[in-house]
Amino acid sequence: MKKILSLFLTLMLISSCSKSDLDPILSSSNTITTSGLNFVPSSLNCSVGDTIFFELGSSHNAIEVSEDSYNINSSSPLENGFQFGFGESSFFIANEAKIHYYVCVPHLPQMKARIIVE
Ligand SMILES: [Cu+2]
Repeated sequence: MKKILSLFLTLMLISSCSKSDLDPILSSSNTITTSGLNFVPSSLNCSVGDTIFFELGSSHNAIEVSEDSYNINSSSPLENGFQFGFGESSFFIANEAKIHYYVCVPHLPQMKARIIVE
């Protein structure tokens, strides 16, 4: 009886793990690049768990800001937001359903974009 119970618990554990693990088919990677004075794409839609890569041109950075800062073209960094330096290639994982607003500091007010995580 003990064996059956532990087998059952093991199976439960395995099935719950495979459910909570990121499904490689459902999670995907997304890349944001720069072109002229624009982030491409300017609005990225992705899913929770996705990896977001930044490949920035040498004259551009990407600083996450609040929605309010975004709307008034302020480059004041968001606390605990992402910050990628000039010409940096890096990434972050979108682990929360929210909208990330970010700007290129020297190219405001033109150069700003959003990442919509659903
Ligand atoms: Cu720029």
